[in-house]
Amino acid sequence: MATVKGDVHDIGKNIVAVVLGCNNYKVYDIGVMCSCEKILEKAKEYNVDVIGLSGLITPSLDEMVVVAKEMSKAGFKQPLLIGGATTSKMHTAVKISPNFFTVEHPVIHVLDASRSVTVVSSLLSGLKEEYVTDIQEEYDEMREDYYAGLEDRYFLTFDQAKEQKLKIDFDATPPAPTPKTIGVTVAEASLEDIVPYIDWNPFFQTWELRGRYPNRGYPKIFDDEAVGGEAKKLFADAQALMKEIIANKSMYLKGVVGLFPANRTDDGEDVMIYASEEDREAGKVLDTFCMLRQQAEKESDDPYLSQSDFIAPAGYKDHLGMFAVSCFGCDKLVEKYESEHDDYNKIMSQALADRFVEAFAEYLHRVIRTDMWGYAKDESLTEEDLLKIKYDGIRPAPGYPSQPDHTEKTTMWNVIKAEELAGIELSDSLSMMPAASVSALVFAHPESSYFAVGQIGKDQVESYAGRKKMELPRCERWLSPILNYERD
Ligand code: B12
Repeated sequence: MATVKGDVHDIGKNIVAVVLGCNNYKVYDIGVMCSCEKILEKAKEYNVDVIGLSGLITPSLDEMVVVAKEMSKAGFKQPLLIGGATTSKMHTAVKISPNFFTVEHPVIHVLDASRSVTVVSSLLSGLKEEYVTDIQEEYDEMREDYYAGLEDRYFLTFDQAKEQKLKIDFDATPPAPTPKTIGVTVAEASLEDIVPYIDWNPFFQTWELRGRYPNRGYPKIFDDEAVGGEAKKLFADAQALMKEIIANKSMYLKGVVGLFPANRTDDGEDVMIYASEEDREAGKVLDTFCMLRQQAEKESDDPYLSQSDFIAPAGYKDHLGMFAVSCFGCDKLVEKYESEHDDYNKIMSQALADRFVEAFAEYLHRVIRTDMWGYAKDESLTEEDLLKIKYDGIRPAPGYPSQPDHTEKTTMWNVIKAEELAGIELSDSLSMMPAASVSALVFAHPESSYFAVGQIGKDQVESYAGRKKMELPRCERWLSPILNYERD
């Protein structure tokens, strides 16, 4: 099992390895950022029965197609399992399986660790052919439906979508006041500072513990008849390890914040930032963040959104914020637990590092709103309110549905120097390293909102590639999960 090239996440894969291990399968986990060559070389060396690929971010989807094609070329006969948060049955059926699937060596998407045992045992049993033929039929149908669906869906042209953008009245609701701190600032916080901001819900999801209504979610999950006891034990273990980590300072938080004068471009599609107010007046642009606009037809009169709609045009003193934050130290702890063959604490450390960094992002966003930018000085929300997003403004992450293009992180890194100032690196596929990292743009306008760009047409992709000064095929590769057409 391997996390593919350019991707650093392995918590999900680790859980799968443990679950399969408990069911007497020998698992060779060859780690993260594994090139196709390495995966195939190790598969041969260990003479494996099944190969499993994992990935968290969308660029990994393309890499999985590459591995499937290479396996086919090189005559590999093992079934290929696909897993990880960014993967889906649909992507596996439409994009990966045509490159490899036969009854002898199928490609199967595995939703979570608990299903991995059934899948592997079926593949290695005498019932394989029957099992695989069913999946093959299901995937063939899904592929047909997908392509038929594409023909049925209607998309506005990019020009039509631009005409129907969100038109905020920046005179009636002006941009937030000028931030107290303009430019780049290194941000730190202690683990104690951020503990109250931890959202424990994803923690239980990581461990596949789900309470039944009305006991879904933290803390109600403790009352659940089926999983309540286990949830309590897990939570107590997490608290104990967290105390130890805090006392030993074995993990720490660091990040970078940038706050800049900003206006959207004349065509309304991108956002220019400036190093200072003087530079804005002189028209000296520091960098440009490119945005994507919705094009899939809506049944309502709702506008066709782009994040650039939330920033005022030239003539207004608007600003754009951004940050990148990481939790450092987890890798060392993971190494320690690996050497002690302690899978439970290894996964627990990774799950905690993820909680810490998300809580740090929540905490820092509040510091930005109430102090560094200061547009919500009087905000008096509880931590619970924050998790329900009751504040003004948003912090969409590059890669999330309102800006699915991961390459925008490169622009952010150029501007805020996240690697030089905080040691947060970017991989070839633009995964952030360490794995427990979050980055985001910060919009202050009360009318800004989270949305999903969805699929987009070639007319927009051509315009976007031009604006980004990126060759069209390269741009299409990065945007491949959201293209409403087949690339050449
Ligand atoms: C929690 C979370 C995070 C956490 C932790 C991530 C982690 N450790 O997995 C943090 C805060 C660090 C994070 C960061 C980011 N995230 Co995030 N995150 C999530 C979230 C909400 C849950 C993922 C998760 O942890 N699930 C629990 C784990 C245990 O499950 P899992 O990894 O999926 O693994 C299970 C199965 O997939 C399967 N499996 C996994 N591997 C394998 C392998 C094999 C062989 C098999 C059989 C099965 C299998 O079994 C596992 C156990 O059940 C998802 C959305 C979602 N609901 O999925 C977004 C999501 C994964 N994140 C996303 C993004 C974009 C990011 C960021 C780039 C955002 C940003 N700019 O900051 C960063 C990237 C971090 C980096 N280092 O580069 C996107 C990824 C897709 C995309 N658009 O690229 C998602 C899908 C959100 C979205 N809807 O867009 N994220």
